[in-house]
Amino acid sequence: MSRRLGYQQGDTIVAIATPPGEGGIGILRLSGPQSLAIANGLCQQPPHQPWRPRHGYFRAFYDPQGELLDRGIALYFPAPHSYTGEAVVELQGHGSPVVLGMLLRSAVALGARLARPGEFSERAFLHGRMDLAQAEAVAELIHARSESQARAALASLEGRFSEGINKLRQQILSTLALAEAGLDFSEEELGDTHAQTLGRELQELRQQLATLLHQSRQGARLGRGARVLLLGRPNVGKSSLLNALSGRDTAIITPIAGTTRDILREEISLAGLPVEVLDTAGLRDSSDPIEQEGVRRSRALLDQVEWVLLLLDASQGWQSEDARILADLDQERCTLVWNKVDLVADFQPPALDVPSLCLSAREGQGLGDLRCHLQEVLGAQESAPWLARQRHLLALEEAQQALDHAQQQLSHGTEELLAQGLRDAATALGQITGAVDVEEILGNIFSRFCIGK
Ligand SMILES: Nc1nc2c(ncn2[C@@H]2O[C@H](COP(=O)(O)OP(=O)(O)OP(=O)(O)O)[C@@H](O)[C@H]2O)c(=O)[nH]1
Ligand SMILES: [Mg+2]
Repeated sequence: MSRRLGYQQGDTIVAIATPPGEGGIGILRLSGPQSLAIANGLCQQPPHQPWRPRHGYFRAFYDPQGELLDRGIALYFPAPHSYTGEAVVELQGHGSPVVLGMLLRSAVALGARLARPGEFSERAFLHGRMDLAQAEAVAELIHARSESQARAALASLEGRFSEGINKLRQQILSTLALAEAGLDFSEEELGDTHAQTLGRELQELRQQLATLLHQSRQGARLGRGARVLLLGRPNVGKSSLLNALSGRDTAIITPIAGTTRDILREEISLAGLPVEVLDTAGLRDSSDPIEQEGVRRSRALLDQVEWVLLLLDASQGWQSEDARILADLDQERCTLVWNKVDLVADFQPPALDVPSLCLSAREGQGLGDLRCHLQEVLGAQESAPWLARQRHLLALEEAQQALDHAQQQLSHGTEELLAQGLRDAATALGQITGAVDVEEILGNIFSRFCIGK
C-alpha cells in the first residue's frame, strides 16, 4: 500500500546507516527499485545472478572503476518485506568512515541518490509498514537518554499508542454513524432512546479520551525530561549541589562570592526520568558587567524549567535578599533548600509557606531526600505507557475540544453540529497515526531523524 499518490517510486536512496566514526562494522543501506542493480554493480556480480532473500553473502565490494574497496556481507530484503517496504540491500563492511565514504560515492555513481534524514522511515510510513506515531517512535528510541525512555519508545514503536488511538477513533466513527442516522428522521420518529444512547456513547468517548490524554501527557513528560534550576545568593552552595547531584566535578567551587557566571548543565536520572540540573550565577546586585549578565541569564531561565530549588545558607539563616528572590518565583514550582547544615548543630529551618528541606552539599547529607523529593514533584515515578510528543498532545486536545463541543450540542444544539464535532475529533486523532492527510507535517517530522534511518 502506498499512502501518497505523488510519491516518487523511481529513485533509490543510499546512506551510511551506522553512526559516524570508526567501528567494527559499518553498514551501507540502499532502498528502492534499483537497490539490487546497484548492489550487483558494487559486488561486480552479473545482473541475472539470483539473490536469496535475507541471506548473508560474503562479497567483495568495488568502485565503478573496478578497484577493490572492502569485503563484507551483503543482504537483500525484497519488497514489501523490508524496513521501508521497498527492495532493500545492506552492505556490511568494515566500520571505517573512509571506506564507507568510498562505497557511498560508488553507489551514487551507479545511480543511487543520497537519502535525506529520516527518509528510510518516511518510506516505511508511506508504504504502510508503520503508522506515523510508530515512525516517530523510531527516532525516539534512537535518541532515548534513559532506560525508561527507551522502553516507552519501544512500546510506541510496537504500536501500543497507535492501538489506543485507533480504537477510540473507530468508536467515535461508530457514534458518528449513529448521529448521522438520526439526521434523516424527526425527533418524534426517533424518540428519547436515540438521544440517550448518543449521550451515553459521547460520555464514554470523552472519558476514554481523557485517559488517553493523561497517559500521553505522562509519555510526553518522559520524552522531554525535566529541568531543575538552582538559584540563590552567591556562595550558598549551588555549584556544590550541582556537583554532588551529578557526581561530577563540573562546576568550579570557591569561597569567593560570584564564582559562577555561565550557566552550567548536568544531566541526572531520577527514577528513569532524565533531569537536567542547571547551576547559575548567584543572584545579587553586582556592578561587574559579566556577573550582571550571568544574573540576567539565571532569571531568564525561570520560565523554562519545571522546578526551582532556592538554595539558602543554614549558617546565615533567612536573609532579606532570600525573601526578595523568593518573591520573584512561582511558589508552586519551588522548594527551599537549606544548605550547609553541617555548620549548624540541630538546625531547625524557619517556618515559611514554601516546602523546605535541609542538606549539606559538601558532606552529602540529605541528598537522598532531595532526590526523592524531586522524583515526587516532577512525577518521575509515574510510569508512562508510551512516549508522546507535543504534536500528539495538541491533536488529543483538539479531539477533546471537538468532543466537548459535540456534547454541548446534545442538550441545546443540532445533530448536524454534533456530528461535525465527532467528525472533527476523528480527524484530529487521525493526524496522530497519519490515517488522515498529514502531508504538510511529514517533512517536519522526518527531517529531525538521523541520516540512514
Ligand atoms: N560547610 C559547608 N560548606 C559548603 C557547603 N556547600 C558549599 N560550601 C562552601 O561554600 C562555598 C561556596 O560554594 P559554591 O558551591 O561555590 O557556591 P555557589 O552558590 O555556587 O556560589 P556562586 O557561584 O559564587 O554564586 C565554598 O567554599 C564551598 O566549599 C556545605 O554543604 N557545607
Ligand atoms: Mg557557583
